[in-house]
Amino acid sequence: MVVARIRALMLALAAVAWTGAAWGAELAPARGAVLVTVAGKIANTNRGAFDPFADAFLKFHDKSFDAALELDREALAALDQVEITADAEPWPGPVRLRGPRLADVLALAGARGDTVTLFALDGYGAKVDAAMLAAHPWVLALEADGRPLAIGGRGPAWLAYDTGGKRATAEEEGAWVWSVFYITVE
Ligand SMILES: Nc1nc2c(c(=O)[nH]1)N[C@H]1C(S)=C(S)[C@@H](COP(=O)(O)O)O[C@H]1N2
Ligand SMILES: [Mo]
Repeated sequence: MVVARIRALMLALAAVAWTGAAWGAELAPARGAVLVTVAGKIANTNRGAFDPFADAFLKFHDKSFDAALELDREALAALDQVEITADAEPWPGPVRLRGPRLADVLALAGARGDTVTLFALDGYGAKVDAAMLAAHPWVLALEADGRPLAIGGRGPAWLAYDTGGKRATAEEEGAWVWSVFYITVE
């Protein structure tokens, strides 16, 4: 089943590559619990318009869209996984984070804009513009120190980049959104 799903995803990706992503693609709907929804200027979607009843939590956050890409754990895990070590001044110590590159998530969505805003469960949001995207190998982590990120912790997803043995300043860390559940492409 997993293999069939991955094959469907690969076929969709191949179709996207073949058409040059010019018209976008309808990807397979998420079957597992959705962790992250991507909306805005994207070509590849797997669900239709915001539904004020079903999408109660998105409604709470005043989010709305005509179509979006819903990503469950399986879809995010099917992307190349990278492991980074991130550290920041106020932290007790470095954290080992693992997950797909943000760039790969955006490629899967067929992102057409060059700026993204990541929104978190607590209402926090941070804009990452083209210059910032290019400056760091951003990772949308799903695991920290070998454990899946939890709701109630910093899950479902945590944006960060490898700090190469240094400690990021609190200002840099401002863009490291934890508990990410919604991404818009502008
Ligand atoms: N979801 C979420 N992510 C967030 C924030 C937040 O309030 N909520 N604050 C940001 C800022 S300004 C900083 S400095 C770091 C530190 O947050 P922490 O002190 O909760 O670790 O997380 C960043 N990511
Ligand atoms: Mo901060």
